[in-house]
Amino acid sequence: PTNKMTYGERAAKHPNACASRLLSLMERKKTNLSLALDVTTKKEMLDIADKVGPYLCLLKTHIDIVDDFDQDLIEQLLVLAKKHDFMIFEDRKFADIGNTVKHQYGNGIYRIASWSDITNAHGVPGEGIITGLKEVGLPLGRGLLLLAEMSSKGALTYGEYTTQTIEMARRNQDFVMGFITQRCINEHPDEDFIAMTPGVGLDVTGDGLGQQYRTPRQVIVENGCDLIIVGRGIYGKGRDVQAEGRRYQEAGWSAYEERISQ
Ligand code: BMP
Repeated sequence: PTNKMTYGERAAKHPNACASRLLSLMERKKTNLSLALDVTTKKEMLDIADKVGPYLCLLKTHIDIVDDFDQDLIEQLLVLAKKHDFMIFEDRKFADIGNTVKHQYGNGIYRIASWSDITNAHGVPGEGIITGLKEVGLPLGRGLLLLAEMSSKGALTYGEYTTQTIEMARRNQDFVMGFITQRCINEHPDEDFIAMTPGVGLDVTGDGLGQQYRTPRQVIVENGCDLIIVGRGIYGKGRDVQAEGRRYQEAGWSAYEERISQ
């Protein structure tokens, strides 16, 4: 199964180009850390991305929370992505019909498809959401994640909903490269969806607004996920972002080494 293989072995045989690019980056840079950079100014965003960049494989953005967003922010993020060798994931969580999401992905002031390697979507509208996003993203070599399970308390992403979301992904493996999930989803021997997991923290168990945290070891070793997504654990109040970036990179990577050596 995939959780006994190295990221590099998976990269070499992965049919999805975007997934293969990410897995080989992870292997080469020795990191399975994604930074969830939820800050609201351009200056903070660029400053933290530059400081934590050396420890990341993937920078996760919520571009619509930046008060002073402009095109220059995108250009500078792309410069940092090149400088530090990381990819970008705009956590847009599309949730509308195919025709609408196509425009939300390709048009508007954000033009997400033009700069974000990866984005994500809920399965709730049915498979048309994937078809619409794929029309825009596949020709650009982009990848999509589906939200199979959420980290927050009381999330409705379970049971038949999650099962059907996974089936949608299985029918669209040219574009769907993985899941936002709390556990590894791969079942068939030839199946290799990348499992990315938010709700990761080493110091606290929640945030008072429904978020629930588990440790990198719980996520990577016990639940077989591939990437840890960490936000406030790294840039929260009073934290040394560089030191925390290194700490989470090391925790994520040693958990992965433990898993593949078992
Ligand atoms: P933090 O580590 O600061 O709690 O941030 C978690 C990040 O992951 C946020 O950007 C949030 O939008 C995202 N996220 C999540 O927390 N749970 C999910 O199920 C899906 C998410 O995208």
